[in-house]
Amino acid sequence: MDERYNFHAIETKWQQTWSDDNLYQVDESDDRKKYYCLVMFPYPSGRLHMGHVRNYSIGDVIARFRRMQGYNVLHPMGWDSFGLPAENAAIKNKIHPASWTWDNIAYMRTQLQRMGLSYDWDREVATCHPDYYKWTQWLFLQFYEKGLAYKRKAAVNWCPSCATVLANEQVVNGACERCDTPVTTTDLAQWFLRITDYADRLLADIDQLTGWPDKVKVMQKNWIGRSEGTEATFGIDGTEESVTVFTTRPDTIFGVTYLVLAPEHPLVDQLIAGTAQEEQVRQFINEVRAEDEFTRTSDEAEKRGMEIGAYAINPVNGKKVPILIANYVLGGYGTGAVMGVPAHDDRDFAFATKYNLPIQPVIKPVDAELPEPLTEAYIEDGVLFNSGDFDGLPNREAIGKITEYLAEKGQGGFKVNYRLRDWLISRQRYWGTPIPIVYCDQCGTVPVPEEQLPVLLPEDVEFEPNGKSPLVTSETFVNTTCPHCGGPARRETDTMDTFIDSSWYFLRYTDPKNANGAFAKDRADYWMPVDQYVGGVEHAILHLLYSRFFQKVLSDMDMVAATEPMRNLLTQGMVLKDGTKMSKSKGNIVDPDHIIEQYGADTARLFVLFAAPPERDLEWSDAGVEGCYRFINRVWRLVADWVDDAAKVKASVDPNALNKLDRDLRRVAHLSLRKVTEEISERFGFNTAISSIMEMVNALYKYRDEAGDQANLPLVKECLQFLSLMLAPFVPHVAEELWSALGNSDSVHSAAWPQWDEAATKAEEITIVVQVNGKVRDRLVVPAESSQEEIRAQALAQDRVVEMISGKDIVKVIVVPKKLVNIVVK
Ligand code: ANZ
Ligand code: ZN
Repeated sequence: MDERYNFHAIETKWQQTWSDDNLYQVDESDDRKKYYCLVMFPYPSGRLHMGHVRNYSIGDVIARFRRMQGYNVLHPMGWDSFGLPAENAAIKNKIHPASWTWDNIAYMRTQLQRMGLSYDWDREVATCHPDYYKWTQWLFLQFYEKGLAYKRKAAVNWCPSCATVLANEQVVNGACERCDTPVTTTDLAQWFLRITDYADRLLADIDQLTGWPDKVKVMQKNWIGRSEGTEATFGIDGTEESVTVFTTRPDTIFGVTYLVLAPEHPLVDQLIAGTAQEEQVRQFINEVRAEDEFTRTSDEAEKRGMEIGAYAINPVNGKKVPILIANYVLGGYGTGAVMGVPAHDDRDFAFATKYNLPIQPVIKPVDAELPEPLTEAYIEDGVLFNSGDFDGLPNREAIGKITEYLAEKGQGGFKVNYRLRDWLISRQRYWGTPIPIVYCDQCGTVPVPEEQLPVLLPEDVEFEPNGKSPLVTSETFVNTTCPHCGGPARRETDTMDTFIDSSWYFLRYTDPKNANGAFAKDRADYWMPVDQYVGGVEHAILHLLYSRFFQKVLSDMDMVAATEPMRNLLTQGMVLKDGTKMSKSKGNIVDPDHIIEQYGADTARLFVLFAAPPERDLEWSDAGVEGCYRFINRVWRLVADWVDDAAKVKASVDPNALNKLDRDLRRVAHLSLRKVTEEISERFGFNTAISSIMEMVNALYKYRDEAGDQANLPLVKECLQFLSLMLAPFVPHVAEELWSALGNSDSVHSAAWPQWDEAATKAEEITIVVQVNGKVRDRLVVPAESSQEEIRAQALAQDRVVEMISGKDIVKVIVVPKKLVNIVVK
């Protein structure tokens, strides 16, 4: 074995060997229990960043550990490779998105390989490859056939100056990223997936996700946002029309003094047509539509509204109230219409005060009167008054009673609403999966038949922003024949949201080369669900929700059995430098390539695993990296010193043939093994596991110095083997080199995780005599390592001693190490 730790040589050598031996390749014809360890696949932006290094090091520890524990481990990798940056690069550098993307993939693949990650590269997928997106298209068509994909008009961001649609990422502070013109919205017919059909199941099944962080489950729940309430239908004065509102407070319905429609509400147009204020109202609507929803509904934002000159009739008392439109009512939630009850809602109170609308209280405290006039909304519970037959009812009871009453009259009833909206998947972009739909004048909307898939992305496309979605500029793409009647037809020119690509990649990994289907059921069922998913918390809502949605739809289609895709989820923290997130704009990026070049992949991995527990943010530290490098060198020298002797013997230790020094070392080794095993398997405590290995290395050095020539070689060998095995998940190259130097011919990564000997972990005990005034009064059994203070304290606490010395003064306590305690009293 080399005296010097030459990481370059070792890392290249073992990476080559592992790949030649197909060490990480797996299939389903295996008797061992399966374990699917998944890390979030990267967007091929160009280079790996430290966040990737951290994410993938964590995933790799778990995969390697489970493999050594005897599982059949699937650990795949691929590329989330459609998306906007490729298109921006195309515009900026005049390079085709495809070549930009494939170049990046090629480079980043070598980066991942240099990190020594145990992927089964045979299963690599790239979502921008036709072999992949063919099945994304096929899945879209399955959704379409089930009525889960539909098209309707919806607002998009629009830059009036570039005359082009903008993705949300292209809107910076409400302005166009390219020309800084304020962004407005425009209506466009777009495709949606009906995720709202699954809202209740997506919510209910969160309870099954026992291996997910609570904070992620809460975020998912809030995103779905289930709300139980009441619908109430108000007639519109002088017309046959009516407006239905959604409210969680039907008990306040006698206090309605106005009605508010969202500016997007379908009735608005009709109600304002030809009125005196039509122009003014339209102007207002345009202003509001330029605001984003977040601003419209935030507590701080100004609530703005306007009467439209129409009146509604309250279904419970026939009262006529004005109808307004206002920015804070959203078209997409509930019914897009609300009843205004300023007496009992803070927002309504402020709004009514601002616009001089009447305030009518209808609930009061049980044993007090409300101030008159009200100075703020009364939002507490109470009893109804001014509420006709419902007067005197506690308001909670009135909620049900009034809802029943509305239902009997046919003017409303109980209703559950979700905040979750249907998923808008149309993108007016080039670099995405084409939506496999054709429009024919004769036949209408026609799905592309399966045998014509994939609908390939054309190459002859204009990228410069010119007001058109890029695919429109390809004549050869747009003009096609109708699959139904053979007549001339046009292709859909929108592409799919890239979140669709990543909603099923974990299924494709189970059967990545399948040319006849998205994946075979038996393969997917063998591997699914994912046993451990590791990734950034920024994907805690959308990506995970969409993946859960896809899994449920596909399981309803009987394509896969599992109804939830991921059993356990680990969300790792960020990598910080000087307290802030590493980013190009802050110029505080540490390039993984440099670290690997300077210290090797094992040091880079060890640092990101050791510097913080995985869920926490990690502060970059050059000194920390140095420290990890020194530790690996320290391990190296230790093994190098011993390896010739150790290679000659077997690691079969006879516990009865050990002296005190040997037993102490063996205890540390087995305790360390127990600790490392428990830390990894029970709590992802990689940092504490590594500290424990470090302590063991210290103990080995101490033993080497103290035992000298007398060192027990079988024991040394056992310890060095443990050391290599325990290091294997963290620093796979150096562990492999040490393992091989110790005379093992198989890979350390296919070796079995060792089992500690519980007996060896027990502390040695000694018996201490306890004297009081020189006479033996008691005996103490204590661990051999106990300090003088511990022995003294324990002696003084013995029942017999306490009895003997009670009421007396302790003059002094003499502790003779490992022998006796003498307590002198007066
Ligand atoms: C009258 C009322 C009186 C309300 C009262 C509250 C308190 P969640 O829990 O979020 O479902 N609302 C309904 N649809 C809306 C929309 N499209 N845009 C903005 N606000 C909307 O809240 C439901 C409540 O939010 C509803 O109950 C409605 O205001 C408002 F003392 O109706 B309430
Ligand atoms: Zn046709």
